Amino acid sequence: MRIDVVTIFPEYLAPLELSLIGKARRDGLVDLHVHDLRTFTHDRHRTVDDTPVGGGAGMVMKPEPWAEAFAHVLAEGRAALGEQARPEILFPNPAGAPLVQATARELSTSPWLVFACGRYEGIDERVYEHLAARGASVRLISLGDYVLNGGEVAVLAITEAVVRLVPGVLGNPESVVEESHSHGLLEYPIYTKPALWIDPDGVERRVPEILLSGDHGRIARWREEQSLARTRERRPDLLDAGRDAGDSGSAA
Ligand code: 6GU
Repeated sequence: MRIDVVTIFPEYLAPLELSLIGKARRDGLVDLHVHDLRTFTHDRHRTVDDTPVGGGAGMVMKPEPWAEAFAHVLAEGRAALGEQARPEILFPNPAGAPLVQATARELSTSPWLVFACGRYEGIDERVYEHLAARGASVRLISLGDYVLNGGEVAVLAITEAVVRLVPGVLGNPESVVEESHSHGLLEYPIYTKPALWIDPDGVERRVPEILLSGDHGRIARWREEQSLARTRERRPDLLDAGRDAGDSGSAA
């Protein structure tokens, strides 16, 4: 999978060198390219923003550097992937569709993702119109109902959610099958050894007896009950959503 990120803060994406994603890159499973939007300006101050037309607070990202950036990224990507390649263009945006596990799963099957990180009050609307007119596949994705200063942190989150689902990235593919949200429920409680732990307050804390029973059928049923109880307690919205929306509604 190829991933391009366009941002005015390339350093913000440095964590993508680390851990699981860093390893996926070194293993050749992910080909990641970070581009500085200011490369595509031509004035002395490398200006990427200006005041909103019609008035209002804050600054708006200018269309010209974005159009140049997309032209460059698309040409570079096509040179690498073939002239027929078409990316998913993703704008992290609090007004976008919420990122859910089904989104991550879908994006993990794409050969090419391009993230465009807005800052300030947002990007001039004509950039979206321009891409749509070109027939590009464009989507806005939100991490949730709160406001971040820009898309960079969202790119870190979305990339991690997506890349770990790319075949070969995780050591144990079964951990993807078992985890929270993969079945639309929260994960059941998990334990490791020792079976009896005396906590720092001197309290004896035991692993639930059933997990030591060796009865895999009973263990599976207990875990299912725990998942359901937890979901009812912490995220009742997932149970309601699951009834009519299936997978996409139940994985948050
Ligand atoms: Cl994707 N971007 C920004 N700027 N703020 C957000 C967000 C994204 N998701 C939640 N808040």
